[in-house]
Amino acid sequence: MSLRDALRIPSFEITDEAVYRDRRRVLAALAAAPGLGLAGCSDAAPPPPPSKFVVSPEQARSGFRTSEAPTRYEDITTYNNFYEFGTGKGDPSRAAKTLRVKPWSVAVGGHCAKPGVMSLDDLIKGDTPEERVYRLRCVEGWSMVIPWLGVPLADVLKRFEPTSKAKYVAFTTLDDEKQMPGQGYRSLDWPYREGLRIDEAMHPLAFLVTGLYGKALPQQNGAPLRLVVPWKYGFKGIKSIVAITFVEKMPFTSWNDSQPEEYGFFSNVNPNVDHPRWSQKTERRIAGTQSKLFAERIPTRLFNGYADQVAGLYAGMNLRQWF
Ligand SMILES: Nc1nc2c(c(=O)[nH]1)N[C@H]1C(S)=C(S)[C@@H](COP(=O)(O)O)O[C@H]1N2
Ligand SMILES: [Mo]
Repeated sequence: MSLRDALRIPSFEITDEAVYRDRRRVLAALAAAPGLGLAGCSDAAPPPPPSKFVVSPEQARSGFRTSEAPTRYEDITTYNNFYEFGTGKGDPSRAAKTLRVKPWSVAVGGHCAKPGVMSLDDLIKGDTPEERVYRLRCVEGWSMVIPWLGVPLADVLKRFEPTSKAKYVAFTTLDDEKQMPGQGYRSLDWPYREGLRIDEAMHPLAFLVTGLYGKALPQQNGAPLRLVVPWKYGFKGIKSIVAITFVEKMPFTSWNDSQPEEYGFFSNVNPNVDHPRWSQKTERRIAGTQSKLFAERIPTRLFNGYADQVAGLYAGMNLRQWF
C-alpha cells in the first residue's frame, strides 16, 4: 500500500488487523522521516494554561441549556460510536447488553492526597444528578442535542485533593474482552483512554454522566459512567470509565495514538481547522425522522458554540498547532 493510500484510510471504518498493521507501519515511517513532522505531534510541550481565567457561575450556567430541540431518545440510543462493541453505528445498541454495569467501581489515583477505589455510588455520593442539554459534535461531522443527567466533573475530582503535580487527568475505559467483544479487534489500542488538562477537567461545563432523558444511561451510551466535554469532539467523551488518574504529563489518548496527525490531544471543536481528510466547517444533526437520517448542513461553531464559556482556557494558544 502506498503512503498516500494508507493515509486515506477512514479511521472510523477500520475493521481488520491487516489494515491496522499497515497503518502502524506508515506512522512509524512518518515518525522516522524528519521534515514530515506534522503540527501537534512535536515533542514540545503545549503552553501552560492561562493562570487568570475564571468563568463566572452565570456565564457557566448559560452553557447548561440550549433552546435547540433535543435529538430523539431512539436516535441517541441507536446511533452510537462505541468501538468496544463494533465499528458500526448500530452495533453498540445491539451488542452492548453483555456489559455488566453493576457492581461498578472506579479507581481514582495518581497525584492526589486521597486516592481510592470506590463504588460508583460512593464516587458520586452527595452529588444530586442534574440535567444539562449539551450539543455533541462528532469529529465525523454529525451532531446531536442530548439531555444528559450527571454531576460536574470538578466536584468529584476535588474530593480526591489533586496536588500541584496534577497537570492533567487521564481516564480509562473497562478492559474486558468478554464483556466488550470489540476489544478482540485491534481497531484501537485497548483499553480506550482519554485525557484533559487539569483546568479543562475543572471547568464547570465538564460533566460526568450517569443518565440521559432522566433515565439511567444505557450501556451503548457509556453506562454506568461516562465523560461529556461539550466543547470538544465527541471522542473525548470516554465511556464506561473505570479509572481516573491525576498525572503530570500529557497522557496517552487512544485516538491520538491511532492517528496523531488527525486527532490531536485537545480536539476542541473548531470549524477553522480541517481534519486532514475532510472539512470541519459544517455538520449535520441526526434528523430524527423515519425517512431522513441527517438534517441539512449547518455551520459548525467554534468550541461547539461554547466559546463564551471556554475560549479563555486557550488564551494565547495556537489552535492550529494544538488541535
Ligand atoms: N470507550 C469508548 N468511549 C467512546 C467511544 C468509544 O469507541 N469507546 N467513542 C467516542 C465517540 S467517537 C463519540 S462521537 C461518542 C459517542 O457517544 P454516544 O454514542 O453516546 O453518542 O463517544 C465517545 N466515547
Ligand atoms: Mo465521534
